[in-house]
This record gives sequence, C-alpha cells and structure tokens, in this order.
Amino acid sequence: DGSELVDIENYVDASYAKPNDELFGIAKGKNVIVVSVESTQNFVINNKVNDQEITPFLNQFIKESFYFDNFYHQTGQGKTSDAEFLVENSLYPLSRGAVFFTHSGNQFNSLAERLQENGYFTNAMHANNRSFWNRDIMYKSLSYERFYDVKDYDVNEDNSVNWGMKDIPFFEQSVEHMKEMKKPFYSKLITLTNHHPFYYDKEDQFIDEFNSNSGTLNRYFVTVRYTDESLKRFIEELKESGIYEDSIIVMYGDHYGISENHNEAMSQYLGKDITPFVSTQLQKVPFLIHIPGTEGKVISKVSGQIDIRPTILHLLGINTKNDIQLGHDLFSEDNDDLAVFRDGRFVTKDYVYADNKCWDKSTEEVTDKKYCEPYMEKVATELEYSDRIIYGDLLRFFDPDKAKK
Ligand code: GP9
Ligand code: MN
Repeated sequence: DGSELVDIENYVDASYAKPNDELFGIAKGKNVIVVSVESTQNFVINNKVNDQEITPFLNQFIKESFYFDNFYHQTGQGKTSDAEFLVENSLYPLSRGAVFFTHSGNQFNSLAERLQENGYFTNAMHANNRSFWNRDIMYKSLSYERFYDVKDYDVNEDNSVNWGMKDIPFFEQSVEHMKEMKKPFYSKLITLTNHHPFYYDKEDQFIDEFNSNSGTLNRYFVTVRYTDESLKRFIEELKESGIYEDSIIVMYGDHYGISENHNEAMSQYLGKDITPFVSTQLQKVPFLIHIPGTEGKVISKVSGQIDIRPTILHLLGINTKNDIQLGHDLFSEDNDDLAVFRDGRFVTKDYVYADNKCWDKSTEEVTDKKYCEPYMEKVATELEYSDRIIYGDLLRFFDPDKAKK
C-alpha cells in the first residue's frame, strides 16, 4: 500500500539540497548530451605516461567546463549498466547482480522520464547488441523513446576492434543521427573502445604503452588516449553541425578499468603502495558538465554518480523537490560532501572509510575510527532505503502530483 515509503520520503525530504539560484535553469531548453566514457578513471586526467599526455583533449575541455575532481563511481557488478542506473534514478544499484536484469519491470522516475515530460526526445546510443545488460527491456522502463543500437550504425571489420565499433566512427555516425532528431533531445552515448582487455589497432595508437608486468595496464593508457581523441572529434563534429551551442554536454567515467589484480603495476605507475586508501581514491572517475557561454570551474566537493540526476535537472530549470532521489545537486549550498560506495566504503571531505578502517585524507594513513563513525549510520540507511525501493518496487506507490500538495 505504500506505507513502506513514508520513512524514505521523510529521509529524502530532510536531505533535499535546494538549487543554487544563479544556476537553476541556466540551461533551460538546451539539448542534453550525456557521454558514458568506458572504464575511464580520473587518475589519467592531467597525467602523463612516458612523458606523453594521456588525455590532452579532456585536459583542455575540463577548463571550459564545470569539472568535479572528487567524483566517484558507485557501481557494483552491473558495471556500465549500474552507472546508467545511478544517473537515471539517483538510487544505488544492488550489492549483487545487475539491477538492469533483476528489476527491469519496476516503475522508475528516471531522468529520461522527467525530460520526456518536459518535451525532450529521449534516446540512448550505443553500437552494441540491444539486449546486452538487458538494455532493450530496461530502457523502456526508463522512458527512452529510442535506442540507437548496433543496427543503427554502419559497423564493419575496418571500423571495429576489441568489443566492437570504435569510438571515433561511433561518434561520427551518432552526430549524423542527432542532426535528424527532434529538438530538444536527450541523448545518452556509451563508448566502447576503452574496455578490458584494451585491445587496439596500430593505426589508433597515439602514445606508447606503459612498461610493467601488466599488459592490461600497459595497453590501458593507449586506449584511453584513443577515446580522448574520439571525444575531441565528437566535439568538433557537434560544433560543425551547430548542435554544440544548443546543448549541455555531460561526461562521466562509468567505473574503474584497472582492477586490484593489477596493483603491482599500478603501484609502479603511481610510485606508491596501493593501500585500501589509495584503492578507494582510484575509484574517482572524471565528471564534467559543459554549458555554452559559461566559464569553466573546478569543483572539489566529494560527489558521485548518484548526484548527476538532480544536478542536470536543476540546470534545466526542472524542479526535483518532490522526487524520490538519494543524490544532491552539486551546485547547491546544501550539498553533503559525501560519496557512498555500493560496497559500504565511503568518502567524506576529510576521511575515507575502507577496509573497516578510517583513513585521514591529509596523511593517507589510518586514523581513529571515531572520525568516520558519525557517517556510518547515514551510509547504512541510504543503502538500505535504496535497496528497499528497488526490492519492493516502491516507486509504483509514489505519486508526485500528490506529493506536491
Ligand atoms: C557493453 C558495454 C560494456 O555494451 O556497455 O559493459 P561493461 O562490461 O563495462 O559493463
Ligand atoms: Mn563499462
């Protein structure tokens, strides 16, 4: 009957982050282009390998954007699909399995649904089989009107590598589709080339491999560099087509690319031991929002993928006061400076909770647990509420119109 929702609604109400007056609605009516950048971790940003820049384009583009340098992925076993879930619903994915498979029949109040209500043509673009991660089913529940899948792209042996279509032709052909779209549109594009095991063609190699005992990490730099190049071309093509000026562009890394199996090589690259603290910091992924006509800025609040939905909606001038969401508008003064991982680790302004220990960010060493304790209950409550919503399909009882009254 929905009585299970009462505690959750109260919790969400109490943690509502009021939009920033200056930015609320600044991008009203613009197209929304969201790029899920495969396996891209934040340590490659403004960094080098063999003295060569790994992401020369992104290093430039973040200067023209709002760039969040303390932003974490919050995914579990559902990987890319979990990131999509976080962005759409501002809820956590599940601790086991992929919610895209297990709960695709649930009712959701997704980002796409809110945009569709506001006159947007909502679509996803990804040159893979449409049933991968159960997307064909889940995208319907998430209110995507159209899924441009592998069949909508001209894919052949020449323009494929590793998992499928290369990112450069993918973006080229995606812009062709965008030109035909009804405006304003919301497109989510998912890249593919920088995916484990990070295979690439010689012709797409712009920097040298790293030299360690992990071929995976060695190649990773090369494929990240390739994806960076593809993003550069994408932006150029958006500019040529005139879409750029009418769009906000959001890019986020979906999850880690380099697992803990490569700690020895990673330690060689970073020049330090991979402690549980460092492992947690390695879960930072790039996140940026580009708004035409707005100057760039680095925002260092602690944040995560769960915060994307309210942040975007408020930029578009769409209220989320009555929505059931667990993230916070990152431009709000009320933001909580907290990132909760699906596995229970968390990051605050000054501390990291990992391996059942509390770590001081300034020393990178273990400190007294009492510093992390004030957050523990909140972290557990949030994960618990999110699970309850999903397992109980509770949003079917939620009536936003009633909530408004
Ligand atoms: C597949 C792509 C990769 O379509 O999104 O998924 P991942 O293995 O990263 O979850
Ligand atoms: Mn992925």
